[in-house]
Amino acid sequence: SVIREKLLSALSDSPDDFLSGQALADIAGCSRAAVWKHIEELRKEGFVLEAVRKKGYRIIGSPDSVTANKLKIGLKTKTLGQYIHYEETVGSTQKVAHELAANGAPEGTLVIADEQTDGRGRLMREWHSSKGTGVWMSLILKPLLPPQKAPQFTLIAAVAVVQAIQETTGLEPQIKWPNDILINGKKATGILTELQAEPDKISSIIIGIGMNVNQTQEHFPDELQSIATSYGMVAGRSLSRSDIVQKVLERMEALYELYMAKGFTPIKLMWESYAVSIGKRITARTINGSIEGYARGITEEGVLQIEDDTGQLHHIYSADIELSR
Ligand code: BTX
Repeated sequence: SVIREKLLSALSDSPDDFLSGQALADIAGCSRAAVWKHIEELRKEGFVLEAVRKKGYRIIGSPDSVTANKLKIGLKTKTLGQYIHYEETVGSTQKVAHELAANGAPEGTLVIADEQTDGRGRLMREWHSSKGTGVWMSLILKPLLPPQKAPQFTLIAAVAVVQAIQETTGLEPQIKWPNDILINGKKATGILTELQAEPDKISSIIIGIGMNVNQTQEHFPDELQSIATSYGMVAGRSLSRSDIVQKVLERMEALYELYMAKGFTPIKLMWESYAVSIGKRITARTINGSIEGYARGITEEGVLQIEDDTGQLHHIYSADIELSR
C-alpha cells in the first residue's frame, strides 16, 4: 500500500530518531489509528519496529525479503521496479509477467517471488528456485524496436547482473554465452529472455533472471551439486537479496538508456570484457548438431562467432556451450 511505503521511507530516512505517531500520520496522510494498523502489518512482513511511549516509532531491523515494500526503500531508479508485483510463492514469475504484459503492465514492471514451484530455463528446462534463498524475478520492458533485437537484451541483462554482483559482493563473475553467469566456474545465475511481439515491433520483452544468492550446498538437488553455486557460498557470508535486486535494476536502467541512445556497441565491449569463453576453444551444441572451434567474439547483434579448424567462421544464434579441454 502507498501508506505503508510512505511510512517505511520516512522511518528509513531517520533510522536513529523516533517519529511520533502524529508525525507519521501527517507524512502518510492518514489517522494515528491507521498508522498503528500499518505498523502491525509491517511487523508481520518482518520489519522490526520499536515503539516507545511519548517518543514514537523507529525502525531497527528489516527482513531479508524481496517484497515490494522492502525493495522500494532506497531504490534509485526512474522506471525499472517502480511497479512491483510480489508473490510469496508462484509457479513461474515469467508466466505472471507474460500475463501482466499482455494486460498493459507499464514498462519497468517487476514480478518477483520468494519461491518458484515451476521455474523454467531455456527449452522448458527446470530452474531450481528454493524458498527464501535466491532472487526469482521477471522484468517487463517495452522498447520501440524490431523483434530481432530481443536477444541483445539477454546480454544487456547479463552485464547488469555482473556489475550488480561486483558492486554488492566484490566477487568477479564471468559470463558464459549466451545466458549463464558463472562464479568460480559454476553457474550462479541464469537469464531467460522472452518476447511478445508484432511482426515488425516488440510489444514487451520479459527478462527472467534467476540468481542464486544465499543457497548452501544442501539447497541444491543432486544433479546440480557439481554445477551450481550461490553468491553467498563463494563470498562466505549471507547477502541481502534486496540490495542485489536494487543494484540489478539500477545497472539495468543505466545500460538500457545507454543502449537506446548509443546502440549495442558499448554494451558489447563490456559484455566481452566479462566473457569467459572468448578466445577459448569451445564446443557449441545446437539443435542442428555440435560445432567445435575457437570463440572469436560476438557480433553487433549478439550472435556468437566460432572459427572451426578449417578456418570457417560460424554464427551461433542459440546453443549450449562448453569449454573444450
Ligand atoms: P538454462 O536453460 O540455460 O539453464 C537451465 C539448466 O540450469 C537446468 O537444466 C539445470 O541444469 C541448471 N539449473 C537449474 N536450476 C539451477 C540453479 N538454481 N542454479 C544453477 N543451475 C541451475 C537458464 O536457463 C535461465 C533461467 C531463468 C530463471 C528465471 S527465475 C525467474 C524467471 N522465472 C522463470 O520461470 N524463469 C526465470
